[in-house]
Amino acid sequence: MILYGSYTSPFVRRIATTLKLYDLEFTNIELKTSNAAQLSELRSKNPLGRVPAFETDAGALLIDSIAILDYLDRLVGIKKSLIPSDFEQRTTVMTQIGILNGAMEKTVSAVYEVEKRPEDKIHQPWLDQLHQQTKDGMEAVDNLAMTPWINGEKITQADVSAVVFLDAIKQVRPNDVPAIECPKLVALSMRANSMSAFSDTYKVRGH
Ligand SMILES: N[C@@H](CCC(=O)N[C@@H](CS)C(=O)NCC(=O)O)C(=O)O
Repeated sequence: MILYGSYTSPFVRRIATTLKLYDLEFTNIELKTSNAAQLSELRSKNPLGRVPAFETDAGALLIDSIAILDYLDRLVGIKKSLIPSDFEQRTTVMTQIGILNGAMEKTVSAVYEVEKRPEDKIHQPWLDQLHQQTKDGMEAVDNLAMTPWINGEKITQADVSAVVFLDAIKQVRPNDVPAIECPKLVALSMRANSMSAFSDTYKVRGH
């Protein structure tokens, strides 16, 4: 299996961390969208030119982290899957993942608003809203989080997503926007990053 994309992308890192938690062998090829040659290669894997892209051992190509996670969950089976099969538990975890995805996507949009637009074209009210939506999403999940994991005794995909997203948001969130108050997720990130599946995939943006 091949995972395309750098671990600086939280959507790539959630896949890498999940692969490691599942003890699945894979190769990571760091195709960066900011590099023209690498972007061209990435487009041959994903017509959108976006990471993560994922190649199965059978040569099938999957894009979008949620679809890749679905593939990996089916590969390892319901006993090992980080998204529970129990009807109610699954709904709970999917709700949490939905909020976390949204919170992360809003920060990605905020970064692009600043990095991709000429300075005089940045729309500050939209940028403020994006930062607020990330804050609201992360705090909503923090409010319902249990310990040691978000849903209690067992790690789920909500934990993987919360940790890799919080770690990524912390790296890019400006100091002059309202701080995210999520003490439980901060503690969760510290605990999780002592596990190799998380620490091996931690990467600082720009490196
Ligand atoms: N919904 C997608 C989001 C992926 C995404 O936003 N990837 C970013 C990097 S963090 C990217 O490749 N951006 C380049 C682009 O969209 O052109 C997923 O879950 O995989």
